[in-house]
Amino acid sequence: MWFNSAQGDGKSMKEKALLKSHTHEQNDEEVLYHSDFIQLYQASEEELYKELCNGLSAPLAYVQPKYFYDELGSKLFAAICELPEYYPTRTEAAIFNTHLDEIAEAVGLGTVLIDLGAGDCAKASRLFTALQPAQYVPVDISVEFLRDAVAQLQQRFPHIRMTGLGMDFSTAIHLPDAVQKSKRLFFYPGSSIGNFSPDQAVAFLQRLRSACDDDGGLLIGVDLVKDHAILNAAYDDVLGVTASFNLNVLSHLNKLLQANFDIRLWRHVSFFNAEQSRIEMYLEARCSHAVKWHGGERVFKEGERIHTENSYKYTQEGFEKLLQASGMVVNRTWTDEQNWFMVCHARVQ
Ligand code: AVI
Repeated sequence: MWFNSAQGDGKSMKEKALLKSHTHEQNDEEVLYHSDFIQLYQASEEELYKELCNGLSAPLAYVQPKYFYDELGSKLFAAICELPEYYPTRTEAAIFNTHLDEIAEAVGLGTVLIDLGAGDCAKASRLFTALQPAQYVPVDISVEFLRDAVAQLQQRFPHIRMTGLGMDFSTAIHLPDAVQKSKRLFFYPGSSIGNFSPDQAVAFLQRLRSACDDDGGLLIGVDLVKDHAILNAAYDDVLGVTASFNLNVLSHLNKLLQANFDIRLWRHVSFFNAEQSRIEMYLEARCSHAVKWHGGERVFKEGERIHTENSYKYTQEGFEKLLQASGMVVNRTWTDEQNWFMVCHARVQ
């Protein structure tokens, strides 16, 4: 682990190698920054194999949702966000647009904006003018996903220090010294918190809380419980984009595991489970057949499923309780007129 191999100044060899030594130019009055990139620990191929094989061999087979996002999967997700049925993206964007000044007032200026799952950095960059962050820290699984977007942003906002981090933030959060410790504001939009179970969500939020000083906070997007027909349509659109997104995980597995999934033999299944307050997504075998992969094989019977995703939907009160259990307290919330989605600012307790 990168953190254990830290030496002396707390930076790992890898981190040192990737952190550019020259990070800003000081003119008479102004500081112009060059973006830094730090790649922290990445899972090895063996760990990846093990994780995937365990899931495929389990009595109720599963694949973790992070495997949706190969190159095509990321494009299909971007297409989902454009669908009329998939309300979360546009509803959240409208809440940010409408309440930007109030949001800036609630979180305060000059924060260290830590953007979890930043991707193209588009959502966070729309906040820059209002929030005037002191430092912007986009985080994604690999710095390679961030490089172009951050380089362009740095040109547009040369006065904001930008430090791109490559790490799997879903399992551990160890921020390097290059990220200022005070005034950290974690930014976690898109209701991605819904892809954790409530217990996992509490553990994740606790890790965020631990990574902050007492002046830290969280700005998060949360999808709310609503009419089941609206929820079901959002995860089973008429164009079949979500079905393609789900099925594409098999083609990703074929590449990662040298597997021989025949995608035509599988169908997309999704529904809202009201008892658990979550959308469940599966791939279901259309007929009995055998599948082989590097180091394993299995016969999937007709109707047998691979669980690919849960997407939990919260009530406002339910989510506030989750925050409290994590050592955070709600400062302010904003919703749309239909109460479909919530943006929440929480402070550490
Ligand atoms: C990324 N995440 C918040 C999406 C969701 O709504 O749970 C992923 C998704 N799965 C199907 N459609 C969108």
